[in-house]
Amino acid sequence: MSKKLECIKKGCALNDKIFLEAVKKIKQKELRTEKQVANFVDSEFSKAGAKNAFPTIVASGKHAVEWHWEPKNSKLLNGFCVIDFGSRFSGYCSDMTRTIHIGKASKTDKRLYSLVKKTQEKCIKQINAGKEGNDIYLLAKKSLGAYADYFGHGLGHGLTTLIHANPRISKNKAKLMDGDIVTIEPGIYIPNVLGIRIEDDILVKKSGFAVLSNSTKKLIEIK
Ligand SMILES: [Mn+2]
Repeated sequence: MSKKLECIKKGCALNDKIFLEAVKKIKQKELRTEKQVANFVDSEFSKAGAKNAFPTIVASGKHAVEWHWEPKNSKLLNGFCVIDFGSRFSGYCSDMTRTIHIGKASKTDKRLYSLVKKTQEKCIKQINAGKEGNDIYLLAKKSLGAYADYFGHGLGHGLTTLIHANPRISKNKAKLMDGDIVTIEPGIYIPNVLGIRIEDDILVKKSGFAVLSNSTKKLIEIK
């Protein structure tokens, strides 16, 4: 196993463990603000001997519309809450996003969440060495249908010692190569209303792929 794969696998396993614990603490009202959730994630990284791959994002309610929201000291707002974080071992970056719901999700909330989830799962299945990233990006746009215009960033990027490495899975035509580790992270962002993003790290193989992050994608409602 390459050093890169070994480190990013370890990072993904740590992210999964931290996400589970963070959700538990949010449910128990031990973590009540965006900043508290982010601080918890960051302190778990250091406990495990890891660093941050990038500043942890915890964006609740309408804050979730901003892709790189800086967590605030205010109480978690009702609505979707995007938690985007990644641990870094020996310099190699992992990157995961889960979106939970503070309060009860409406029918529309559930429909939009499921659209992002299905889009993400569909796109992951397309991963294969030799595949053009752009084809997968276009599939995401198509899958989001009427909401395609509410998805404004790239679908994914490579992970190395850089957090946003090549290959970019977006508008350019770069091909995926055996051994690349990439993210797949579609989203829907409706200004002043909501933001949803789901992101996993995936190893590109000669034939197929392996998903390295394993946290549940079932919608979690914090009631
Ligand atoms: Mn990412």
